[in-house]
Order: sequence, then structure tokens, then C-alpha cells
Amino acid sequence: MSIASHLFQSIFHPSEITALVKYKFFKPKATVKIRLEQKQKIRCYEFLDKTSRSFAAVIKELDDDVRDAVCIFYLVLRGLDTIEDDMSISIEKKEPLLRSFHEILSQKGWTFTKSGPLEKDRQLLVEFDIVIDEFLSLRKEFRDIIADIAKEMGNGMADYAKNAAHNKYGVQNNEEYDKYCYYVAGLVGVGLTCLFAESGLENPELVKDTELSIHMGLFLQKTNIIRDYLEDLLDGRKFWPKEIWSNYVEDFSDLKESGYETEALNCLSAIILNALHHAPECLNYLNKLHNRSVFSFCAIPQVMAIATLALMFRNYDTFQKVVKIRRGESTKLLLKCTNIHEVANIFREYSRVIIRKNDPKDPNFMKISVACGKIEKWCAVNLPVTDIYPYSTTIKGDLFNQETDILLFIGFGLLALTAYLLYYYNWEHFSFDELKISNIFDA
Ligand code: D61
Ligand code: MG
Repeated sequence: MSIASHLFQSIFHPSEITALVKYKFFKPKATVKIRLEQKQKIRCYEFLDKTSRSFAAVIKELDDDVRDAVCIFYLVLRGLDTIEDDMSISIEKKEPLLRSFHEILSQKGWTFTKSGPLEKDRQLLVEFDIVIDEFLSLRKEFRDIIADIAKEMGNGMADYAKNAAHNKYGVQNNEEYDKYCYYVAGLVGVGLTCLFAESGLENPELVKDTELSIHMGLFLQKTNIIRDYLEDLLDGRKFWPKEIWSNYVEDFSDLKESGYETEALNCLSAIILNALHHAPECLNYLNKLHNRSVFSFCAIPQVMAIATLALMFRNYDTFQKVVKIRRGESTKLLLKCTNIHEVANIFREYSRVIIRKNDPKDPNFMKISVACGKIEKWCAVNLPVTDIYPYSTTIKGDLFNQETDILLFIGFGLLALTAYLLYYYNWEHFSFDELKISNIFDA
């Protein structure tokens, strides 16, 4: 989508328009300086852009000391996940590949060309020898952290992949749900904390608090799992635990069927409630960080996750398509993620969005109030009094506060631009073909 359509989506949210303009034209972009002869490293950063749009941006903003290690960590695990996700690879081939992936990392020249043709990241494995070379050029401490996580994750993924019941019936109970999320995302949090500590950017004490690192991953992964209900179901995967959905429907696929709207929305509340329990612990983790670049790197995905949960909450679209926050909204959040006060305020504002949408007829009404109350409490205990507003001022109702100024500013700006264009193009010879809105913004 072009910037013009992102601006259009935010037409009734002037602060988002300001954020989009600020981000596009005024924010200095991260420049990863790589010497031209370091062709393999350049290729790795190209892969990072190709395989992850959301994580690529935050990884590139990290300080030099840790950026390459995190980039390679990402590509290694994306490679592993591409094998895990590929339904065209038989379990006989998949299991040993997943279990030995940490050893493959030191086999120079190893590539994998047998991914299914539709696998979106298959090229990464086709050129995996490049990732291996870059992995081997990292210092030993970083290599050990990455290999240890790949070993545990690969074995965890293999256990699930060969579990026939898991493949047929999906995740059964909440314990299994947490365990699966631990392998695929909690461990990423653990590995990242080790990389930050090893690079000297963060306090090594953080490594000891493994549970906090795990919560960071679980909050992100569970948000993805909730959001991807339909996509995963169509691919034959069921990550929502049966312990939750069986309270509402007989069959997991009923959630999307007409006639089950109330059950679906109540079930959605239950699974969002489960994810919300991680939120205060994520704030605890973020509160312990010192380095500015590490902080933004960790906080941005978390803030996007709580915004996505708030958008999905009691929103039936979740069962019909992939619900996404507007680009303007995500850009606004991204620009705000500079310190714990801003981030905690964002968490609190979205928890208030959830509270506003909460329905007394929902069986989880009380539990949701309590979970949101815990976020409020975190803020009350940890933020200075000056940060506590009685009511949200920046997310809802934004047309009637300080943002009216911004709206006026943009209105006048557009008026001035139109006047200038009319003058420039000479009104008498004016032809609409020459004025392509998208070109103006893309320039
Ligand atoms: C701080 C900052 C970022 C964090 C964090 C703490 C803790 C955990 C995570 C990021 C990981 C969150 C994963 C959420 C997205 N889920 C997936 O990508 C699923 O695959 C999981 C296995 C591969 C993990 C790859 C990964 C992801 C993010 C990273 C990273 C590695 C390394 C460094 C930084 C961020 C999902 O993938 C679907 C897909 O193909 O897109 C799946 O298969 O379930
Ligand atoms: Mg996967």
C-alpha cells in the first residue's frame, strides 16, 4: 500500500496523519553501514527485509555492537521456522532436520532446496550457506547463544511436529499452549536477553530473570495466534487451545460460522484474557532495560501487540479476515516508544479501550476487568503522579482535544498546496490526469 492510502485510512485521525508525515519525511532512517565488499552481509540484511517487515525495521535500529548478531539470530530462527511450517516436508525428513539445525549452523555450504514452492521464505534456505558464513563470523559468545536457542527450539518444534494428536486435533490445553509458545517465541526472548547482556548493552542480571524474557515472547506469539485464526484454520492448524474454545463451540471451525457470533466473541474474550496476563510482566521487563536502542527494539513489538489485542477484542472481523491496526496508528505508536513512561501509558490506554468494549453479558467480563486493572495498577505503582491522567487523551476522542490544532494545520497546509498547484498548472489548462494524488505523496 502506498503512503497515500495509509494517509487516507487515517483521514479521521489527524494525529496519525502527523505521525505518518513525520515518519516519512523527518525521521532519520537507520543506516546499516556495510562495506561494499561484504556481499554476504548485504545479502543477509536483504533477507531480513524480505522475511520480516516488522522486525527488520527495529533490528536495523539496534546499536552496532549487537545488530549483526540479532539479524543472524532472526535469520537462523526464520530458517528453522520455515522448515517447521512446511507441510510438504514429511515428518521423517522434518524431525531430524529440526533436531539437528543447531549443528547445521557450522556446516559451511549447507543449503536446502526442498521447501514447498509456495513457502514464502524458501529462498532463505536456498541461500542458507550465506547465513551460515555470517553466523560463523560472529564471536563465539554470540554463536553459542544462537546455537543453544536453535537446539532447544528445534527439539521443541520436532516434538510437536511428530505428535499425531497435535497435528490432528491441535493444541489441547492451556499448558500445552504455553509450552508451544515457549518453544517458538519464549526462547527468542531468552536468547535476545542473553545477546543484550553479552554485548554489554544491558545488565547481565536480566538474564537471571528468565521468566520475564519468556513473557515477552508469549505475549507476541499469542497475539499472532489469535489474529491468525482464519489463516491457520485454512492451513489445517489449530493453535487456540481446546480447553478455551470447547467452552463455546463443539468444533473449532464453528467460530467463524454464522449463528455462532455470540459464542465466537465470548471465546475471543477468553483467549485475549489469557494473553493479557502477560502484559504486566512485559512492562516489568521493559522497565529493567537501560539502553535506548534495545528499549525501542523490545517495546515496539509489544505496543503493537496490545494495540492489536484491543482492536480484536469483541470484534467479529477477527473470524473473517486478518485484523490489522492502521499504518497511521502503528506509526504513531512507533514514534512514541522512547521510554517506559510512554510505553506504560500506551498499555494503559489500550487496556481502557478494552474496558470500554467489555460487555457485562460476556462470561469473562469480571476477569477482563481484573486483568486490565492489573495494567492500571502497574502504572499507578511505577509511573510518577504527573503521568497519571484521569482519562485517555490520545487514542479515542482525539478530534476534540489538542489535535484540533493539528487538523487545522493540515487543512491549511492542503489548502496552500492546492492553491499552489492551481497556480502552477494554470487553472485554464488544468487537467486531472496531470494531478495524481499518489504521485504527490510518493515523491
Ligand atoms: C523483544 C523483542 C522481540 C522479541 C522478543 C523480545 C521476544 C520474542 C520475540 C521477539 C519473538 C516473537 C515471535 C512472534 C512472531 N511469531 C513468529 O514469527 C512465529 O514463528 C516463531 C518461530 C521463529 C521465531 C523467529 C523470530 C521472530 C522474531 C525475532 C527473532 C526470531 C529474532 C530476533 C528478533 C525478533 C510464526 O511465524 C509465522 C511466519 O512465518 O511469519 C509461526 O510460525 O508461528
Ligand atoms: Mg512456525
